[in-house]
Amino acid sequence: MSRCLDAARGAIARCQMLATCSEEPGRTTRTFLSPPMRDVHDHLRTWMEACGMEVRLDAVGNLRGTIGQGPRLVIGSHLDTVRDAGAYDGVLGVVLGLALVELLEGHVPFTLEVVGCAEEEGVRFGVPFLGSRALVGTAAPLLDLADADGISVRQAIRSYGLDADQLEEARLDAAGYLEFHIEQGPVLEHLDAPLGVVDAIAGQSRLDLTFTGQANHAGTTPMPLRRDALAAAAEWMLLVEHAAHTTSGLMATVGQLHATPNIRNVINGRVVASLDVRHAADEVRRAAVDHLCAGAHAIGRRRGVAVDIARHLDQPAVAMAPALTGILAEAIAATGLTVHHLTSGAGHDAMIVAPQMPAAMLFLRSPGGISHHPDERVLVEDVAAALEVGLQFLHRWDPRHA
Ligand code: HGY
Ligand code: MN
Ligand code: MN
Repeated sequence: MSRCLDAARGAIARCQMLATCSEEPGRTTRTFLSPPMRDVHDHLRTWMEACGMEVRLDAVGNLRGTIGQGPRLVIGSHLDTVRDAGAYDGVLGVVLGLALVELLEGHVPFTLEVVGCAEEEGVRFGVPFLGSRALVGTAAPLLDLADADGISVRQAIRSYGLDADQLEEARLDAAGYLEFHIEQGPVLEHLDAPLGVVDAIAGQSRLDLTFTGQANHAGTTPMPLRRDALAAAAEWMLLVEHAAHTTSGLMATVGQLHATPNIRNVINGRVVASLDVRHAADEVRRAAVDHLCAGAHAIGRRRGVAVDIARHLDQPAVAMAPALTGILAEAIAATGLTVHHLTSGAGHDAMIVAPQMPAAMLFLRSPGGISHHPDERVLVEDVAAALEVGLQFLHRWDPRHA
């Protein structure tokens, strides 16, 4: 265990160092192929090549480190972050894949590929999983999406020195996929458990709702005559919250709100509100989305505010591969820990690759249950346990029974 404890300390130090590769001084923000991603790629390439891995960037900027021969197991996660992020969401999974290669000292009985996906959060282009979708050949429809500056995915790829026309070569041909990830919630901490096996990942819907009323003078426009887009959106947001509170297992969030003109003495004429809906059962999630869209239209009709809805993502819930989650459970038990199973409310790259290859996830406890926040943490002993389990998993994984 002491080798794993040393490796865990090193992994945490690497995550903390990579967290300084940011678009914003003093905060961790790293979006798709932004300049600091180049620094992350350089650091990881150096560490990977130092332990004998061959390293390349694929057509969307996924970092791909490979070692060994024969059937391929991928250990991956993402290298991008949300704004003002913590140091572990995504990056930890890549750094732990590298740490396992280092612990194996190059003795890998199959091909082990460590993948750092270029984009999973969806911050820059509004649609998530761009990196892992390239791995399974479904990224092409995203190439013409534009960011807030009007730059397309294709242009961002070209500016990074890569070629979107080579998208096909990014496709992954592997017998299995394993992702280490922080839980990002309170369950493992509540169980006082360092690790958990993910059985399934909840589905998610991402939409934008545009409320269009009439901007007008805040002092001269009588209340009954107003078509206040922000008041309409605010009433709808309470409907969103009520639906989630009254539907078991449903998460619904309005994370972004852009009001125009957003001036204190002007009634807002236009508001764009995001909607993020999650549930383990797709039919419950989709019914909730339809209910909230109908509610927005009803509020709009009553207030004389037009409502337009853009649906950006309908990502079904995905079960992890029982064969691999079984090996993970055996590996955890072999280290003397209690095996806990849980569903992930957060989306992960594993859900994108799972339809094409057996996929599994190992969660690490999130102290305080906090994530997507600078206070995101891990415990060194939990990281050491994850590495111990990872070694046990690699020892047990048989590509013939993937
Ligand atoms: O938002 C999520 O589900 C994850 O953090 N990408
Ligand atoms: Mn995240
Ligand atoms: Mn993540």
